[in-house]
Parts: sequence; structure tokens; C-alpha cells
Amino acid sequence: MPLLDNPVGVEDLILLEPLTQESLLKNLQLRFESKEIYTYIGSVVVSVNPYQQLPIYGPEFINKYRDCTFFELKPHIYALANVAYQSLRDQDRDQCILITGESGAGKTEASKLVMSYVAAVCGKGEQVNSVKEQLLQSNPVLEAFGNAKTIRNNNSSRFGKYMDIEFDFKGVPLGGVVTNYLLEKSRVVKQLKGERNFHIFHQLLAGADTQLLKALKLERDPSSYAYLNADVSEVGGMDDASNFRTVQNAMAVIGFSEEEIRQVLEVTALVLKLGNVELASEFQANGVSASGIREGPGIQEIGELVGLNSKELERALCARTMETAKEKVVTALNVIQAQYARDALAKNIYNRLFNWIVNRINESIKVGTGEKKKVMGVLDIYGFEILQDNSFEQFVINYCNEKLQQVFIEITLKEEQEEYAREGIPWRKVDYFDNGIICNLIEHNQRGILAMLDEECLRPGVVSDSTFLAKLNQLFSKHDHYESKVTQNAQRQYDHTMGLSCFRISHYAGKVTYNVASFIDKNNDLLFRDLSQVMWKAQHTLLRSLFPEGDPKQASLKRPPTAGAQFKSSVAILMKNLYAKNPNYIRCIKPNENQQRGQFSWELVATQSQYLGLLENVRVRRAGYAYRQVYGLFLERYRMLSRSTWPSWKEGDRAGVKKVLEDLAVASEEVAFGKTKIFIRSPRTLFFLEEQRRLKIQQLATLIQKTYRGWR
Ligand code: AD9
Ligand code: MG
Repeated sequence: MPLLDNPVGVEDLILLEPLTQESLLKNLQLRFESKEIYTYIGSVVVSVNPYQQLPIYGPEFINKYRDCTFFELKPHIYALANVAYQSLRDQDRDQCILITGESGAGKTEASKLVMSYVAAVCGKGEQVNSVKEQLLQSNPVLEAFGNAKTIRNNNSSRFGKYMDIEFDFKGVPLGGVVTNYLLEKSRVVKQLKGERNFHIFHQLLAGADTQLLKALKLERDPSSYAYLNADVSEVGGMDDASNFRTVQNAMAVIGFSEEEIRQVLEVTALVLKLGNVELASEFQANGVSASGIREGPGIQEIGELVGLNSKELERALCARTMETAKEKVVTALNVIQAQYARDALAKNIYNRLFNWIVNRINESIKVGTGEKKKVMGVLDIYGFEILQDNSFEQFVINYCNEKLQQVFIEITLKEEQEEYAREGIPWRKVDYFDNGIICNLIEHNQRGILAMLDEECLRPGVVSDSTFLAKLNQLFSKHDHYESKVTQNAQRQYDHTMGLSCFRISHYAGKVTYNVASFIDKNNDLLFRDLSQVMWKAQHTLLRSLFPEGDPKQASLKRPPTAGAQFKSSVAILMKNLYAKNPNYIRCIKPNENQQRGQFSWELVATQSQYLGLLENVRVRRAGYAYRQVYGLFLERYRMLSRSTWPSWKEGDRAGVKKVLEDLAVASEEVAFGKTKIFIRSPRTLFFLEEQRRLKIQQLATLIQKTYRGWR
């Protein structure tokens, strides 16, 4: 029977016959329509967002999965979490769980399922429970400050997150470390139509009692604030007021003091109030256009809220001091420049506040350095993005995805093939695309796009986005993965979709056209020194601590690293971290653009399947063997299963393994004998061996007990 005649499709895409993009999608569709949202590719879990609560989670299911091996029950994230946790605990192998997919595909929900599974099965006791609680409660806090309603997802994470959960040698959790990547800070000052600012602003206005609002000098109505989109203050199914209480409570559980919580809210209120600071044009006597703050209570209230001198703030918003070795020159800013400075300040304060919150959480959950730890990393990071207009943010996000694809390729594909070659096992060659060339195009230390961007940002003289583009065009005119209008024209290609200010990269997942407008500015990410100095002078412990460079004693003229350089180095650290661990993959898919249950859009899923490389993943897994072990260890573990090899065997490990497998009647096509290792094709055979071993041990234990009783 063709497997697709099965009304719920196959549970493991490795079993798909025939294997095509079409049959793969059809299988996912069949399963989705039967509410079977999880499907395996070997040990990889593919998850299709159901957009409805399915009765497959919670303690009862956790208990079922914790007692079973991977392929015994239906595919589930719990099964993956179980394998990862057990292998960490019993085999001492650090694990990482990589969750990828596009916005709204279910990554964050998947990461929470993994965390809650692990929390449920690892260790007991009051102290352990308090560690678990702190780890779990970091989610609502990070989501309040880092998530927002977007057109694509009502609870969209606007930052990347990697969390290491750390355990002792028995697998009991000790604590963890959160690393955050690139918060989308432009959202603080502007959102697309139909989108909202970060949840916390709305939660605060809806949930704070009158007294708190008054203390923060805020109005309850979101439409009072220029930084909030008045048309979508509420989101269906989301209770901002009750979430506000959850967040406050979570902060307390994590260990934020009352004072710290109050200060965090004051800084949040400050950002909102900054948005309402109106700037107006003024003309100076010499005809230079300058700006000033329009009269109103706002600036005064800001001063009182965070202990700032409002006159100094006005001066810093409306003028810039240039310092040279010899003198200080103050230039007036026109109203556009002053508005830009105000928004830059608001974005900077919020971004730094977010980083501070992450650090504060880490202070509470971090583990002392002395102990030996086992680690499980969970990565919930933005998937590959192709938007209508792609800018610097998409460029770095897609760069990160190239790097993740590289980890995947190197670990899953390259290592497999190389090992088979080493072991002399026949291998049907699977062609795959090695994306190292694209990673290099972006990240090469001297000649990569990021290096070119930095060079342009630091170069004296007139620098602009177009000089940056010109540089790229010159350097990469012959690169297979780079195109622009200039390189196209040189090759007499006339492509009307390519703008003059754009370049295009052929990523592993598809071509993306980036517009260079504001690349320089976003990469520079500079805040005028006047502003950081005023912030540092605030009589507010938290706000002041966010701007250490404002301290005149600290002020060195050294430039902080650019946004691109920072991102590149944090990606490098992440990669190093991932390479040191055993990877487990969850590939998330969004079934439709409407956040609706039951709708499966074929085209949309097809594109995501391509970005996630699902078909290639199945092909490699099918060509390969799921399990391998050196002969000696394998024989040691299973020789008790054959009378020929138990209790003693003297004819060599390889021959012994052969004997055990023959005696257990394991089909010959299921195994391959390498130079040093035995290879087993399907995990099911391994489970069969494990089960036989378990029964044997039980038998032996009973026998020993009986004998012992007999002695007594
Ligand atoms: V984004 O890149 O942060 O914008 P994610 O994280 O991939 O995105 P998220 O996990 O937030 O998506 O899922 C989006 C919404 O889908 C959730 O708010 C839920 O309403 C819904 N969802 C996701 N997974 C499940 C699930 N397993 N069961 C039920 C789900 N609903
Ligand atoms: Mg998310």
C-alpha cells in the first residue's frame, strides 16, 4: 500500500514513498488535517502550528513520554525533549535544541514546551522547584519587554533568544543563562499599521492601578501617546491588565526587588513620555535653523520622574557638541535632527533597559563557576526573512540563518558522509549545497560585506549608503551570490525588480534584495554624547547605570563596536557553543497567514519547507544509518543477548557483534560493518536491542534475588 493512502500520513518522513516535495507536503497536510501536528524526519521534529489548543500537553502526556523511547509513541516535542534530557543526564552529553521557522510558526511555544517538559521531569524538592520556577518565570518577563503584536503574530518575539539550562551531574537543574540577540528597537518609536509597540507599554497602561499611574505620571489612554498606535491598543484573546500582574509577579519570583521593579517601570514610562516631547523650529539670529521643546508639562514631568534637569535634556536634544582635542564646538540641531535625536534616545534607553533586564535575570539564575555542569541550550531565534522591503535587520537575521544552516550541514551531512568514507561503508552520494561561500561573502574578516560596512562607517570623509554600495559592487562584481543593478547592467541583464539602491544575495534559502538605505546609520548605532551625559546625570540609579559612557571620567574617545560587528561576534560565540553540543532540531511551520486553525496553505508551506531544507534532510537521513558504535562498546552492551557471546567470547569484537546480530535475527540490510564501527539503519532496530537488553537484565535480577533468598 503506498504510504500516502494512510489517512493520517506517515509519522516519519523517512518512510515516505515516493519521496518528492509534493508527497512531503501532502503528508504534512494529511497529518495537519487529522490534528497530528508533529512529524519526524528521523530525530528531527517538524511542527505545524495548529492555531488551536490540542489535548496533547500537560502532566499526563509528559508522564507518557518520559517512560518511552523516541519512536514508541506518536511524534511529539516531548519525545525530543525526553531524548535530549536523558542523553544529557545518562550519557553526559551537553545538548542543544535548535528551533527555527518563520514568524508565527510556533518557535516560542515549542521552546516553552521543551522547558516545561524538562522542568517536570528533572529533580524534586523545594530548592530545585524554586530554581525551576525562576527559569520558567523568565519567559513572561522577556515576552512582556521583547514581544509585540505584529501583522504576522499577535505575540511575536522581536529578539533572538538562547538559553542555557544548567544541571548537576545527576541531571538536577541548578540555573541558567539567557543570551539575547538584536532587539528590534525601531519598534519603540514607530510601528506598522496594525502592529503594536512592545507589550509592556500596553500592559502598564491597562494594568497599573490609579496610584501607580499617577506616580509614573502616565495617562491610562494609549491614544495619549505618540509612540503607541492608537488603532490597535487591544489584541483579541490578550488580557493586558492581567498579564501586567503576571509580569510583576514573575519579576518578584525571579528576585527583582520592589525598588528594582519600580525603577524598571519608571524607565518604561520615561520612554513613553519622551515620545510626547514636541520639538519646534526656532530661528537663531544669524539665520541658522535651530529647534526647541514646545512648552508643556511633559518635559517637566520627565525631569521629576527620573531626576533629570529638564533644561539640560532640552539642550542635549536640540544641540550637539563636537569635541576635538583642543576645543568644543556646539551646533544647533534643526527640528528634524532634534526629533531624530529624541527617537534615538528613546530607542537606546529601551534597548539598554532590555539588556539590563536580561542581565538581571541572569544574576538571579546563574550558577557558580566552580561546579561541573551539564548544559541544555534552547535556541528560539528568528527564521529566514524575505519581506517586501529588506534592510539591515533582515540582512543580519538572514546571516544568522546562514550560519545555523552551516551548523546543520556540517553536523548532519558532512560528518555523516565523511564518517562513512572513513569506515569504508558504501554511501549513495547526496548532493547538497555547501553555503560556506555565502557565509564568507558576509562575514569574511577583511573582504566580507560586514567588514566593508564597518570600513565605510569608520572612514573619514563623506560616507553614505551609496558609497557603501559602490564599494560592494566593485568588490563582488564577479561573486556568484551577489548581484546589483550595476553588476546586472555589466552583464546586460535588465531586471526591473532591482532598485538602484539595492543589492541582492542568493542565500541558501532563496534570493533576497536588500535596500542599503540606513545601513550606515543602523550599523553605526551611535548616540550623541550630549544625550548619554544627561542620562548619566539623572538622579535615578537604574537609568544612570544604563549610560556608563556618560560619566565624564569614563568618557574615552574610543568608539564602541558597530551593530554589525557586535552581532557577528555574538553569532560566532553562539556557533562555538552549538558545535560543542549535540544538536536536536525542531522545524516549525506556519500553515497560513491568517493565524487561523484548520487552514493549510500549500504555497506557504512549500516555501517554508524549502527554507528549512526538509526534503534534503529526508534524503540524507534515508541514505544514512541512524546509529553507529565502535565494535567493542557495542559488544560490551549487547553480548548478554546471545548464548554464543555470553558469558565469554574470545574471537574479536567485530566477529562478536556479527554473532549477536545473527542470533537475534536482525535483517542484514539493517546493518553495515565498518572498519571500526557497526552501523544500524533504523532507530527501531536499536530500540529492539535495548528492549531485549532490558528484559534480560530483569530476568537476571529476578534470578539473583531468588538465589539470594535461597541462601538465606
Ligand atoms: V515569532 O518569530 O516570535 O514572530 P514564533 O515564536 O515562531 O513567532 P509563536 O510560538 O509565538 O511563534 O506562535 C504563534 C502563535 O501560534 C502562538 O501565540 C499560539 O497562539 C499559536 N501556537 C503556536 N504553537 C502552538 C501549539 N503547539 N499549540 C497551539 C500554538 N497553538
Ligand atoms: Mg517567538
